[in-house]
Amino acid sequence: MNNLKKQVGIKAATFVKDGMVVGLGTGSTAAFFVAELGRRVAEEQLKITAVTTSSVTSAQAHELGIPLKDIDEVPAIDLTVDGSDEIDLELNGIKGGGAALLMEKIVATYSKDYIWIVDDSKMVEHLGAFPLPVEVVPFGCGQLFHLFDVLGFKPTFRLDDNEENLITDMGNHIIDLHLDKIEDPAALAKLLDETVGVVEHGLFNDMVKTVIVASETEGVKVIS
Ligand code: ABF
Repeated sequence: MNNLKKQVGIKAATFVKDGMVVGLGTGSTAAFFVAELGRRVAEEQLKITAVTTSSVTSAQAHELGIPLKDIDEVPAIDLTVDGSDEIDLELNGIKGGGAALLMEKIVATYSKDYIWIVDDSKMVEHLGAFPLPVEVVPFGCGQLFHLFDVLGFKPTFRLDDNEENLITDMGNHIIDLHLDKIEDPAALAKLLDETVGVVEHGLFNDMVKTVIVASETEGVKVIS
C-alpha cells in the first residue's frame, strides 16, 4: 500500500514547476508528495514557495528545507496536492480523516489547480462508508452532537491519544458522522453549511480537478 502511495506522490510532484506556490496536503499519501518535493528542492534546486494544510505537514516541510509562507502572504496558490479518504465516480470526496479538513478546504479554495493522490482503495461508488468528519466550535458542541444524533447521523466525537475530544490545529473539535451511504452529497453539504456551530465539513464536492490513483493491477492513472 505504501508503495502505491509513494508512486502517486512522486507522480504528483512532476506537476510542480519552478516558481510555483504549492499547497502541501496532509496524510500519509501527501507525505510522500512532500518528501519528493523536498528531494527536488535539495537535489534539483527546485524553487518553490509552499503553503501548508496542517502543523504536521509544516513540520515535515520545514525538516526538508521547503520554504513555507502563510496563506495570506502569497498572491495565490498555483497547485495544491492532497490526499483523500473517499472519492466517488463524480470525483466528489470525503476528507478529514487526518483532522485537517478546515485548513485543507481553505487552501484548496484558493488554489488554481487541485490534485488528489490516492491508492485505489479510496475509489468508491457511493460516499459514506468512511465516517464524515465535521469540524465544530467547542461552544455548544454537545447540543450539536445531540442534534446529529436525533437526525440519525450516528455521531461520535473524534478523540485524541488521551481519549479526550481532539482539538484541531484551528482549536475546534471534530464530530464524525457514521452515515454508511450518502445518497445526495450536495444536499448534505448544504444542510451542514447551514447548521450553526459547524465550522466546516469533510464533503469536498466539485472541488478537485484531477485525481492520481495507483493500483497493483493498473499502475498509476491520472483521472480528470
Ligand atoms: C488528508 O489526507 C485528509 O483529508 C485525508 O483524511 C487524508 C488521507 O490520508 P491518507 O493519505 O493517509 O490515507 O488530506
